Amino acid sequence: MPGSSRPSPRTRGASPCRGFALVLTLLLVTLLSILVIELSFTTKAEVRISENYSHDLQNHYALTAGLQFAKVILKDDFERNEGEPADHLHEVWSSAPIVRPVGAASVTAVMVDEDRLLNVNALVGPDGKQDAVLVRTFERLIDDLGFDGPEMTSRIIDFIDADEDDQDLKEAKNAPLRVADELRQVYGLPKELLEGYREKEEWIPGLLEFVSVWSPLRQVNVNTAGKRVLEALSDNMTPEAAEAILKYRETTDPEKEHDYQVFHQGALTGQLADAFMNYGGRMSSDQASALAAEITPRFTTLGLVFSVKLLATHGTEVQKARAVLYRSGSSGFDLLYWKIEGDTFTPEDLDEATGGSQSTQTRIKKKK
Ligand SMILES: [Ca+2]
Ligand SMILES: [Ca+2]
Repeated sequence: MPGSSRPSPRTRGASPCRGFALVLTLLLVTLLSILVIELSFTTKAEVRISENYSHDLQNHYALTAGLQFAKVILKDDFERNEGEPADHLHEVWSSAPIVRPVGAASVTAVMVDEDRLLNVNALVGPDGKQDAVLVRTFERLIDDLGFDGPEMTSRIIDFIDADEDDQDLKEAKNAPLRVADELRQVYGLPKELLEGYREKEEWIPGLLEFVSVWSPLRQVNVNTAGKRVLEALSDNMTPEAAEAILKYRETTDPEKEHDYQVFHQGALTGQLADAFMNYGGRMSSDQASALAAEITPRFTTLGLVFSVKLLATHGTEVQKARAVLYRSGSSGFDLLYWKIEGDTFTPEDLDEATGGSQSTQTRIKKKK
């Protein structure tokens, strides 16, 4: 019946528009929630980015401050050297990593004198002439590392010397190296020779551990040089003779109870003869004196060039840098090299910086 029709209960009192409005409201609320969450996320990310930036910046300044700390320590050592001219492994600059807070960051510095290493650039003089004694030293060292000493040394010389009569013309630099890592570009030098390798249970270190490009000297520092470098200096330097130098340095001085024995320039030949006699196994007094006289010109007792490794940390942000300083005495320092290595960081880096010693570096390399 017409007129008796009534709106159904479902639609009574509500237009279809109201349902649509509800849906629209829900949609708007959802959109707004997404916007708020997004905004909050962006804000947090921006806060985080700006925090990271601030940490990076603090680390950057900490590295620069670390370099200044290193200079202060080396300058102080230079002043002490005036009374007792020697640079050795029991001095402040060398004995431990130096850790300093810089604002909210902290910086760790590890220092090594480059004079304990063999200068690869000195193989060839500016006049193009080879240094026969140093060439032989490199040959012995490379032989000792298990490779063909004369062959590998001649490849290095070809790479460095100005003449272009090279085994691989295109690749040779024909100029001194700026960093030891450039040895990687020398044609025909195996990676194992440069970086080391494992032979049965023994880790044979790589050539890069023993060479420098910085020191202007042809001598090595007898107070800091390692065993393989010492052994390479002469055909007569037996493992026992090299060991004798290390033992001498690690024995306390009878005249100064708490100090270690240190080689000094003026007394060097006599001290070396003493070392070979006392700690060199069965060397006769004549043999010890002869070897000491032969080897003295190969040594200095001072460090001129220092390599500084720096590690700055702020929270989880880390930055590394390397500096090489030439300590020119009263006039201060020349900065020969400075590189900030960014934030590529492994736990081993921290180990290396806080362990600091040659043995720690060797341990890290062994893991490779
Ligand atoms: Ca010193
Ligand atoms: Ca050449």
